Amino acid sequence: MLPLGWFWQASLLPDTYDMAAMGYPDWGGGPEGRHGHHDGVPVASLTADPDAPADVRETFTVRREPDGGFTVNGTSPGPLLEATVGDLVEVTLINENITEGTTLHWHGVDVPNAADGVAGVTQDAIGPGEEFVYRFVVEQPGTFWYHSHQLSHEQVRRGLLGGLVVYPSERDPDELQQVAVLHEYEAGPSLNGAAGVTTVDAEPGQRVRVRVVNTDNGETRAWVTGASYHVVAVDGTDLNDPGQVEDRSISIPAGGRVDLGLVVPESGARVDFGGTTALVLGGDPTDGGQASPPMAEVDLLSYGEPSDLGFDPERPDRHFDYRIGKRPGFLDGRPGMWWTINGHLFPDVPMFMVEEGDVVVFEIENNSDDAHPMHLHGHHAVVLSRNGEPATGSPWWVDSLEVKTGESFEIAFLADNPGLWMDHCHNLPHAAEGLVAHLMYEGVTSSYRVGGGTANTPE
Ligand SMILES: [Cu+2]
Repeated sequence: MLPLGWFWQASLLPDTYDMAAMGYPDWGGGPEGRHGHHDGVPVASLTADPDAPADVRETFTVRREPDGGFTVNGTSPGPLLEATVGDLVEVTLINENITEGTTLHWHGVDVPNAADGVAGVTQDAIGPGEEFVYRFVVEQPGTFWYHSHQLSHEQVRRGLLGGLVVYPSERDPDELQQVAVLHEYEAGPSLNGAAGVTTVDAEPGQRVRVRVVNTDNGETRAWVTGASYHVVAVDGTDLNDPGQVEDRSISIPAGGRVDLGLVVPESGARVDFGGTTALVLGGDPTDGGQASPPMAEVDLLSYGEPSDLGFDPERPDRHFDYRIGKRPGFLDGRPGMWWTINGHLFPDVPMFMVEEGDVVVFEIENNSDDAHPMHLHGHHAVVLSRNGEPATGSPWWVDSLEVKTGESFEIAFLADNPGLWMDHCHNLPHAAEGLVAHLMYEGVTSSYRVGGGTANTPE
């Protein structure tokens, strides 16, 4: 038995540290390369083609307001960023006055690593008066969002976020696009910044795609009154042959998105979000009454029809466990009950090591008495099974997956985006409490450091 003081001492984070050198390499049963060497490809070099011209160019000025909230170009949510698939998006971030620094992360967009916006991992936090240019090609149409990844548990909660929609190259001119960014501010829950019911003009027969973004720390749900609907996309990926839904709600994990497709009936349609905000399309079929949530839920494990995944997850090159637990210990010298990953406390957690081209399977298991919305950066993973029950519906591609306590998920993806990628809980206070690991490509070397004078504090 080691003395308590040893555990305390051993838990102290150094003043600054290289995230890629923390913890221990986990090779997932695949070939072991050289971890932590210094002659590889630096994270900072993993960018979009620097000579390619931008198709969409925006400047986002971020500011801390006198009330402590954060805005982007003067509002929260910030401006909706819109692009068409294949566009090179260039966003200049200007930090007007945020003393602690800031960044922008493009949640769900599989950007080149150096544009991922994680302070201390893929860039340095941008200080007050400084600016940073993000450049990435949007290769996937869908609903996404952007948010700070510097002191994210603080900056995101207080509004440093906005919606991001990538349209397909052939847009349906007859479909109304309605983004619904959900966020709970100090004053309460909001939809695109407004409390309560938001009414949108829509004629009967109008087809609508409601693009719901959950920017909060907990799961929410949406349901439709007055019309049937289809869950047409999850986390930016269209579902295959999604069936008609009636009297069922759909859950949206923290950080997650769903697109709902519906046709406005004569008497209008109403979409409720968690029972606090709602979107009325045309008339309100509830006549302004409280729309009670249906008892049943859409289960994405069996919703829609199977189709080709584009890769074979049957014989993975790497198989990792991501077992989440909780136990007493010290985190950076602080005693408490802390999250564990495979039994280890941050930063002594696995570094999941892959090679480009690997088929990767993760077994996520949660026995921590709390739910965790797990978010892998830079990739979309497909759900293979839940609690041992195989997925039978449409391919269910996720970047934000709700894993409740007692649940296990098997997910798979193709390692096709080299870099150093966060794989963490998007209940952001949980991330700040150490529920953070990373996926690292063999041959990639880190370019940044966390802590100390660099002011990089990604969580
Ligand atoms: Cu969590």
